[in-house]
Amino acid sequence: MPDTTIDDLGIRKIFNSRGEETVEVEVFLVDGYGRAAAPSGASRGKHEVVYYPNDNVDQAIDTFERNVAPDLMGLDASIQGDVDSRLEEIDGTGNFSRIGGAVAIATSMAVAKAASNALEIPLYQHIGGSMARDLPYPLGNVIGGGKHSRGLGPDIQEFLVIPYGADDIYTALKANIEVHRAVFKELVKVDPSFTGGRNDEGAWSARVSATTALDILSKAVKSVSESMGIAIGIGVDMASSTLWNGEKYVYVNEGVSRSPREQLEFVKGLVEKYGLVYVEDPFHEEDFQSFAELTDAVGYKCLVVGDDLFTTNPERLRLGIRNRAGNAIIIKPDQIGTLSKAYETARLALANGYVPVVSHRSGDTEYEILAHIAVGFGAPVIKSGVLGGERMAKLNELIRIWDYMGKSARMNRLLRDRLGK
Ligand code: 2PG
Ligand code: MG
Repeated sequence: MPDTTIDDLGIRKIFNSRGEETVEVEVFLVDGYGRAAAPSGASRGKHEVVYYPNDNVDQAIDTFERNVAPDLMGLDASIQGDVDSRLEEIDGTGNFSRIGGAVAIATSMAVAKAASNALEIPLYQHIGGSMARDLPYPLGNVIGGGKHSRGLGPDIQEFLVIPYGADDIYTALKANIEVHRAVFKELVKVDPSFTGGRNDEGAWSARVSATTALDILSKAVKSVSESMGIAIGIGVDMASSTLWNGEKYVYVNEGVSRSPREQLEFVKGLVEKYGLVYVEDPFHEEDFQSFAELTDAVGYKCLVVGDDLFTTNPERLRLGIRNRAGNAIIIKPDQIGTLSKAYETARLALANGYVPVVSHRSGDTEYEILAHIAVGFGAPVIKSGVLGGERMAKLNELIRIWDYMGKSARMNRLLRDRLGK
């Protein structure tokens, strides 16, 4: 039996896909090795764990070297729950404001990788055990706006595609890429001066209105769906906390403000007009009530997804379940700081009929681990862009996992069943 005792740990500063500093942690076991780095968001939820103590990455590194690493040595890396609980104990604040959530998640993921390396089992299997059976549908950002486009593009942050009718992961990924290409051709028709610029997540960064973006995306999806012969859905991430000023949702580009009631009607109208199958953060991060009303109105034909609302926090998801707010949840492990807590939230979601969507951040790393997390958690959807090196790292890894599973591995049916196609 390999020895999975933690023997040593290291940390360094590296850069994420946006060129911001982030932390990378290395874990050395007696018989194994793992390394991971923390991604980082631009539109961060208020209830996420604290990323760095006092916003200071150097302080986080110092704390890791003095307090975290020595305390983790000797633990068994194969028991992820023990390591993650110890991280919480060492921190002692409940929100990682002492050791930093970025350090916590990088450590947690590096430990999982080290254990899977030592045990010589695939990472998705080490993370999920018998849960790791199916492959998730890729949800990709095609046109970008909101905070991700300096407020110059559409007010809605992300226009997304999901090929939920594809029978295998390769076809699914190809469909998203084809849609991304087709959208470019349409954008150039609408704005001949469009340079082909892409944002942090590889989505087209065009100066079009939200409705033009949706018209173009619908058209592109229709043609790819017909030529490939599979059902493809579209959706949006409204990142509404960034539109909310405490009283109204302010759409700068469109030149309108909407009250919570008007916002509800607006979103309902978009779901109906464009047949959206996915709406993320349609309301600000405290408005469980409006989430519940929208979920009630659109039923099961559309995923109503809480990102900033839940921040991968099991307690906040419990609140949502009690209020019937939403029917899907974004799972960003870095929002909560450990793999074990993220897993707990994903399991709680599945047990209560919520679809967990395992997600990247806009500032991501070149690591591929998110693919293993999505498969391991049994998530029906992975949100990780369409193009770009750090996005492709995860998407291509899904193809490898499919291969390792023996290409008979199924796509996760939950979504297709839910959407009734
Ligand atoms: C989101 C994400 C990822 P960020 O809002 O869902 O697309 O953006 O990482 O900036 O929070
Ligand atoms: Mg979001």
